[in-house]
Amino acid sequence: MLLDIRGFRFCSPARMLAALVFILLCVQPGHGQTCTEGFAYDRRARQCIDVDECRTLPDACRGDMHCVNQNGGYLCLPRSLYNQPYRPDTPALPNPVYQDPSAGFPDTFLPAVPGGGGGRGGVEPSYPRVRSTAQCILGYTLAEDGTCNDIDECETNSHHCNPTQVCINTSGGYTCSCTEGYWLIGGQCQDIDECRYGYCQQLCANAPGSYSCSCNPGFILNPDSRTCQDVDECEDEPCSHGCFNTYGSFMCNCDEGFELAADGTTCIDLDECSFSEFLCQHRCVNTPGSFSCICPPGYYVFEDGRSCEDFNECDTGNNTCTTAQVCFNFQGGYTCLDPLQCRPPYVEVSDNQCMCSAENPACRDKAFTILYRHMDLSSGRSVPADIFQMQATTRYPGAFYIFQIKSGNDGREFYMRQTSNVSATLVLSRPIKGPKQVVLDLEMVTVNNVINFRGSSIIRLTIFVSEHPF
Ligand SMILES: [Ca+2]
Ligand SMILES: [Ca+2]
Ligand SMILES: [Ca+2]
Ligand SMILES: [Ca+2]
Repeated sequence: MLLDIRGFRFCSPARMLAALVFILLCVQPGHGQTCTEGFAYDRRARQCIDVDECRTLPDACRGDMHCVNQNGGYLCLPRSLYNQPYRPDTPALPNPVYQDPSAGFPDTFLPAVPGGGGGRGGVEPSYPRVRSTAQCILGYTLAEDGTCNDIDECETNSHHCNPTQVCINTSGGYTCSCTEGYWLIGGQCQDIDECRYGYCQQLCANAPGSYSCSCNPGFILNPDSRTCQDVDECEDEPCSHGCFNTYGSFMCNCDEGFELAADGTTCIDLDECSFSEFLCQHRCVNTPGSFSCICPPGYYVFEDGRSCEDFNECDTGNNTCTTAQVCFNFQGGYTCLDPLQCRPPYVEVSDNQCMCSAENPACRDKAFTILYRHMDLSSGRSVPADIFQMQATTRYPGAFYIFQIKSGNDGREFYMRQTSNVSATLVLSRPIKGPKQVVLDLEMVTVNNVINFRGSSIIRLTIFVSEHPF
């Protein structure tokens, strides 16, 4: 078996022993009285001295080999060469031959230098010089095919990166680097505080080796995970009515007649009726988004939407009066007047006047004529108010006239005010509340002292007082 000495480490300078040399190796200094292999302790000399294996080992070299003792070991040399003068550095020698250890030779090649326990320092053993057939520069290793391959220090864990670092293999070497999110400070990989460097547009949370951005309410994170963009909240229709998107928020508005609730999104109806009691002449009804005025029966809502206007049932024919009757309209209603019937001794002289003839003794002390008139009056009309006028139609020389309320004024709401010799006005002096009918007999007394005449005429005025002040 050929000895392949390539790869052995020689820990001291090996002297060239030509190619035949076979021998060993590192010196492991002995301690105390223990000597390394190949030496034995000599008590007298008190030191380790070389063992002559050629003499102590039977068949140290076999076959045609000749044993040559060496300091700390021995050589087996072909006998044919043994007689030749030993010339170091002579190249053309055959390869060394290794004696099969199974034939009694120690299995291990052992150091041949005496140990520190008093070995003979200075006596250098002869070592074979190892000539490497190929060599690689640092960081490469020789492959079987003889090429130099890069050593992956990271893979083989032969790097010196510290635990915070990451090993990156390079050709012929390696580098220690920090992972993303870390940078090298003082030989250590330290987290980058990205928030300090404005990585995020709005909100930033630093984390070891990383960071995360977030956005203020009303914004969403863009796909770049750093910038924020406004949310168009209106897309989700958050408002009851109108929605306006704004940068970072949104605004709701409401249709006319509504107002925004405290939540900023709900539209609630305005109660216009609560604004003013004068909004409607009669009654206000709130409706979603608006309001309406209503009027009592007998009225309709005027064009202005708030005033109440009397239905003229007599004009519109929307009445129940018979053809014999006369329809009389008043505020909030109407009435059907029956045909005039004069009570005897009165006789009818027109459709609204009865007369008691002077020639008829029964008419003595009675009013000469009774004229029937009707009028309407709004309830709550302000006072005083002139509401009716009467005037003498015929004049007698030397006569004068007295105007007075003969009956019907029980509540003292009216009085007569004479406006001239021949005329007077009926005045409403107190508020009057309807609905009701007041029948007043307004008397005009004619006095003529020249002919010693005294007579009277009556206007029987029926006043329809409305329920409402309109
Ligand atoms: Ca970080
Ligand atoms: Ca928005
Ligand atoms: Ca409303
Ligand atoms: Ca009416």
